[in-house]
Amino acid sequence: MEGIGITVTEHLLLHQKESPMATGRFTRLLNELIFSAKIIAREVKKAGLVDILGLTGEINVQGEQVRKLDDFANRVLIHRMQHAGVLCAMSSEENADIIEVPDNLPKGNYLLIFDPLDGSSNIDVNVNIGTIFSIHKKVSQRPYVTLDDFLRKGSEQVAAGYFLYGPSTMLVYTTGNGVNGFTLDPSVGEFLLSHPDIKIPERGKVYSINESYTCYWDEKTRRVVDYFKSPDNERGKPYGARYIGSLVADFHRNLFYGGIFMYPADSRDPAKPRGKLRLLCEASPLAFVVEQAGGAASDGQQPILDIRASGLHERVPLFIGSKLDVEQAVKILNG
Ligand code: P6P
Repeated sequence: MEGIGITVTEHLLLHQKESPMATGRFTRLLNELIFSAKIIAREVKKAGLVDILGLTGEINVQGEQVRKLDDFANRVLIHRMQHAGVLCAMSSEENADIIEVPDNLPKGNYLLIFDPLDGSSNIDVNVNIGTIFSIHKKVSQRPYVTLDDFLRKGSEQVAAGYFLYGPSTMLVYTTGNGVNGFTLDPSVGEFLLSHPDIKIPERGKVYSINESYTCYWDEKTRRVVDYFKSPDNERGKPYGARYIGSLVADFHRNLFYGGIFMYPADSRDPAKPRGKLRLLCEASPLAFVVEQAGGAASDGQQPILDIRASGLHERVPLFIGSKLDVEQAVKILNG
C-alpha cells in the first residue's frame, strides 16, 4: 500500500532467503538494539533541556572524560542487550573488559561490540553523534566466553552498522547483503526504510581529516592530504574539506556524497602511535558497511577487514570511503 513504509523487521523478513543472518534470534537482537537507540535518541533530543550534559567526573578506559549522555547510552545498551536473550557477551568502548551476560539471564551465541555514543565531544553543542555496533557469532566450543572470542577479523562480522542521532535519527546497517538506511518516524516510533541499497560513489569530492595535526604526521601522510587538496589530482580539482569531528557523521556524509575520511597515525601521543580510532568498535564495523556499499577501508597497509584484533581496545589508522580515493591514499602511503 502506497505511503506506508517498510519497517526493519519487514525488510529482514522480505530478504530472509538472501540473508542467512535473518533468523528470529538475529531479528530479536536487532530489535533490542533499535529499542535501545530509541531510548538514547529520546535523551539526545532533550539533552539541552535537562542537566544531562556535562561530565560524570569519571574517566573511561580510553582516558577520555565520560559525559553523562555517554554513560547513559552505555548503561542502556548493556542493560537491554543483557536481557535480550541472544548474546553471550559484549564489549563497549567505555568498558575496559568484556561484559558477560549474567548466568541468571537467558543467553545466545552472538557477541556484540559497540561504541555507545561516538562523537561525544560534540554532545554539548548539538552536533550529530552516533552509536556504532558490530556483531559476531561465538565460534569457540568453550562453554564460556573469553577475550579470544572477541579478537576476530572484521571479515568475520555477521552484521554491523550505526545509529545517527541528528536532525533525524537513522539506522544504517549491513548483514553482508548490501547496505540499507532506515529513518525513525517519531509519530509511529518505527525505523522505516528510507535509503535502500546504499552505494558510495566510486570517487568522492570531500576529504575529512583534522589538519591541526599536520605537524605530527609523517611525510607520506602529508603527501596524501596534499593530493586531495591539489588541482592536479585524478579529479582535476581540489576536494572539499569537511570535518565534523564526529566519526559517524563524517562517515555518513561521505557514504552519500563520496569522499574519504582519514584518521592517520600521528606522533602526538606516544601511548597512541596508531592514532585514536578503535579497530573493533569503530573501524571494523564501518569498514564492513563501506565495503558492502562498494567503498574501501584500510589502515594504510591492509584492508581493515583483514586485521585480526590483538586487543579489545586496539587502535588503528583509518582511511575509509570511496574506493578510488582510498586506493589512491594507500598508493601514496606505500609509494
Ligand atoms: P579529533 C570522537 O571523540 C572521535 O572518537 C570520533 O568520533 C571523531 O572522528 C574523532 O574522535 C575526532 O578526533 O582528534 O579530530 O578531535
